[in-house]
Amino acid sequence: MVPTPESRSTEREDIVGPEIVTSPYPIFIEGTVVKGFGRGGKQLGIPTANLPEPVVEKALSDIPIGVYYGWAKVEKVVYPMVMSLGWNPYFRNEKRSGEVHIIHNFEDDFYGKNLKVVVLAYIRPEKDYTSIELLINDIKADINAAQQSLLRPAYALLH
Ligand code: ADP
Ligand code: RBF
Ligand code: MG
Repeated sequence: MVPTPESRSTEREDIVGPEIVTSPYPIFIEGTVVKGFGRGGKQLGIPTANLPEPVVEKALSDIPIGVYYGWAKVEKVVYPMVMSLGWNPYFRNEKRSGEVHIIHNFEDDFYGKNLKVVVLAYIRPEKDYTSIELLINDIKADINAAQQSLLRPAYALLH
């Protein structure tokens, strides 16, 4: 189902998800970082590490399309993350993608490296937008929600 485009930013809470990690979470996803369209960093200023198609298919058999938070591990280091699973309606993609934005500034890219993700909670459904700024604003609110929500002991423990 194609979502109706959003034309304004909605008010967002800082903390998202229950106090304790609740079933079906934690969900573990692992794969090699692959190339996408190269839009994340260049068009949005928010790079995302894209997961291979079979890994995305498998993840979608456990959880629906939407935006999530949790932890990501690259080269033995754990970072907070937000993940988008879906069609990217704003860009009218024809394939579903699974993309992880790691909340950390990396010096270099890490295509081809192994990425491990533990998904701990759902943030919101995937949306369409009338401008790229509204998409960026919503992703920034997702990042804030992840940072605040992961501070809670039940979530902090799971990395
Ligand atoms: P693509 O469409 O190829 O995924 P992006 O613009 O989304 O292109 O950039 C993604 C790449 O940038 C990742 O694969 C990774 O190697 C690198 N990268 C750098 N910093 C980050 C970050 N904080 N989170 C995710 N990926 C990052
Ligand atoms: N794309 C959309 O079209 N709608 C969304 O609601 C949406 N939410 C996202 C949330 C997060 C946390 C991230 C990292 C990405 C999101 N995207 C969304 C995907 C965005 O379009 C994608 O990262 C770029 O197309 C670059 O691949
Ligand atoms: Mg990407």
